[in-house]
Amino acid sequence: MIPSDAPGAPGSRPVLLSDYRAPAWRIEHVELACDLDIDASEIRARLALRRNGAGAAPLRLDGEGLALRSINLDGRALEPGEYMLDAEGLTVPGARDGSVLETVVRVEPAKNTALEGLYLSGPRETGFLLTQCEAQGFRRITYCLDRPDVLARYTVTLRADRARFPVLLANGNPDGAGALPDGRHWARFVDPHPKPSYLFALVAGRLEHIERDYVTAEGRAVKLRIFAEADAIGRCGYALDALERAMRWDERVYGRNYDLDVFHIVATHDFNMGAMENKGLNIFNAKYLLADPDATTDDEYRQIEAVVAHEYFHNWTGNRVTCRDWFQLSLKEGLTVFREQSFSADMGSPALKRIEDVSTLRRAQFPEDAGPLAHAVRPAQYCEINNFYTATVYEKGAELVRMLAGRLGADGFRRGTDLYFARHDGQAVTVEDFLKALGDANGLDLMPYLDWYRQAGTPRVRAREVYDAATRSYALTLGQHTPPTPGQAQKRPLPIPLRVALFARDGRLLPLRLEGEAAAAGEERVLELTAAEQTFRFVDVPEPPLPSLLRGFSAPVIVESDEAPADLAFRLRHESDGYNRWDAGQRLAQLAFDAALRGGPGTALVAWCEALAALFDDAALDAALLAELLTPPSAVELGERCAELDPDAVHEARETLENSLAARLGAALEPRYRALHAQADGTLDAAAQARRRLKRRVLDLLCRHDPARGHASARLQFDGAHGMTDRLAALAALVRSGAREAGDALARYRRRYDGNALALDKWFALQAQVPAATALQRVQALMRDPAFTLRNPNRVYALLRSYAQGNPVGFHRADGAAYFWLVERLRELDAINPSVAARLATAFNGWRRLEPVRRRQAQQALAALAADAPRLSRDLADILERTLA
Ligand code: 0A1
Ligand code: ZN
Repeated sequence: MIPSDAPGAPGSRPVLLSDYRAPAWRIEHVELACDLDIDASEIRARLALRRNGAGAAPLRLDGEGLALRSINLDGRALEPGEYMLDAEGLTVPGARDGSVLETVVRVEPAKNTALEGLYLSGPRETGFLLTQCEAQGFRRITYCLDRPDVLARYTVTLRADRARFPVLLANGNPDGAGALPDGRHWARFVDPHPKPSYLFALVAGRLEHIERDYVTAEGRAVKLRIFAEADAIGRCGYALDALERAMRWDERVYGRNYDLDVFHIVATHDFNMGAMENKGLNIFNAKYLLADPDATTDDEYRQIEAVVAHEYFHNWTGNRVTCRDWFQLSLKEGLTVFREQSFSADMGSPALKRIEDVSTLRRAQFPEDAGPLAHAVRPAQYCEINNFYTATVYEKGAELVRMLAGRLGADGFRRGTDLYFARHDGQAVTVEDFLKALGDANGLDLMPYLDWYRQAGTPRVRAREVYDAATRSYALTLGQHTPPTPGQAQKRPLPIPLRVALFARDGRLLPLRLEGEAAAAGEERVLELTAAEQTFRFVDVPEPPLPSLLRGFSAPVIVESDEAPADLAFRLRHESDGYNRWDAGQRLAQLAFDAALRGGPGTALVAWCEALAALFDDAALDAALLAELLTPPSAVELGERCAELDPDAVHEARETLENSLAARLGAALEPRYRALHAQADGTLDAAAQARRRLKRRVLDLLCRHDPARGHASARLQFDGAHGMTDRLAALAALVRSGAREAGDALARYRRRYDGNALALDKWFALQAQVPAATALQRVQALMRDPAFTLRNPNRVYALLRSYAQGNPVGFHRADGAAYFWLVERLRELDAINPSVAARLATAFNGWRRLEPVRRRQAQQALAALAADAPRLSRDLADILERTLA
């Protein structure tokens, strides 16, 4: 494959949403015949073309890195002057409405290290071939109209050596297979549902499968199959169960049924992202599919269930109704993440799921929204679309759908999605179409919410309160403000739904009656903030209440309040909303952190520790929720609070919180640990998972409070663990607390899991995240481990991203050594896999807020790399350019 990306970005022209034009041509039918082999594959494409509208534009097809072997128009071979080839495609002026264009191209899968288009997973002797087409990979397979608003029917015939490639798969329903001369064979697939090219997929190789019969609510019989290599097939059962749960849930909650005779999933270790929703042929990063009790943690089990569901849900939100253009990416991703979040909440604990999701948003999306790469959920322009598979498009996008769902209520939202599917099935649509369908189904105008999709940055909401004892009224004044982001200096007020309640001082909720209302309506309600500032006046309020704002995190905003430590502690003890209880604890911990950073008095710290000590003894509290309450915000989140960031100081201040909590819980830790450990088993039920989660946290605190006992317990837990959750937790406790036993435990883990890629990734990641001044040396040594390679995205993320993004103290060295080191790795990686390099480069996101010494170092390192932009991929150059702008 020729270099994986168009050269050099600086100055390369951005694609603008405002430039969108409907395609001049359509493709009715794509017929592909693929002769597959590792080094060279030949792709024959037969495109049935139609003019779209009355224009006279010549036919222009996308194509990158393709070696054109032949080209025929309407049965006649074209002469060189009858078509024009360039680095980005092919122009065929002679094409007419109704023409049939046939091309034959050659591609080289084994040389494709970018993992987009057709590539090889695994060693050339044993590996298998597969494709990744989203967003623009299909043009690396054949000449085509590679844009999501061109939907075509596909018939795909695969041919290959039977012994080397016994399994041949493509989208749609199987439509025959058979033998060919010379030990080759063929298989044909017909996909009856028109689809955009980004949903195309094929797979060929030595794969085993497991299967299950499924009958949809509408009565369609479906074969569910999961394919994996022989050493992995035994680890696919959990994913198959999860798939069935997701299918039933989508039938029940959204009325959506599956629509083909087969649903195939394939696992690969070589994948840039989590998974891909290709029609009827999902392809999964093995990390999000393979599970076994010995090597998979509880968190990973939940992630697998979530990703299996996510890809399945795309069948309706993304595939049946797709995006008009890539600016609308969140139309499918935000909605599908929201659907997955609701599903996971239903499968487990809704409160915990909400805490996890908000925590992810704050850790990953808030910093993105506050930094140089900030962009709207629906951006207005991009240079490289690969760089927009972001936390903003996914996670903030899901929050926007959640707001809409909250506004409409469960029944109204279902009416809305029913209309959306009915109206737009088989179409490529926009965010406006989505809002219109939701609104029309409920007689509402939801267009004001479009500003949420267009405006970047996290809104700040400030609350001021006045209680008037004489009139027994309570006025809550809410103001909103969104800080400027790159290219968007001015922000407009947004419609912000704030779910609120008012606590009386005895912990009860007060009935809520707004001025002008005849009677109180419930103890919780949604206030719609639509202007820059608004006052809501509650009446019949018997005492000065304690407000509980943004319950359930009802909008993706930051609430700025001056709530006193004592009031936060009160809410941490008494909140009835699981998310808000956790949030009160996080706020209190933030205040404690602020004070520790200034070396000031520890009122908040004392309040935090005291409240947690009381909760620690509360037998009624769910163990998993307690584990979350006992965890202060991450160093990354706390760092966001600093105008000028010194990661060492942040770490020290956070350590003060951890150590103070450990000291306060003191003697209570060990008995609690023992009690939890005595119940240890390997089962996956919610109670057992919750106990393990709390035990991990208690063990960490015990290692701080009493290292000798903590380390002894961790060592025993490591040796006798029933599963990976306990084993990894014990190993992490030993390593992070610098135990004498850590080296030996790491070596034993390394030997035990030699050859198990996913287990080794955890070993790399754990070590990369140990906060220490010597982290860089450790990472460099780990890069010399024979199992390390820059060619495998999971391995790169496990070691390099865990270090650069998950170890602020280790990465942000004052001497800048890690910055210059990372820049060299980015150069190497960019030549192999641009999209992975670009993702890793986002580790520099916060560089401008660093204290001056580090800031200068980071800038120099980045500038040195940016100076080479003409030799870098568009992916990496785009990130660099925006990061430095
Ligand atoms: N649509 C997928 C994400 C995805 C995007 C790009 C990929 O290759 C470069 C792969 C997967 C999802 O949301 O699951
Ligand atoms: Zn998705």
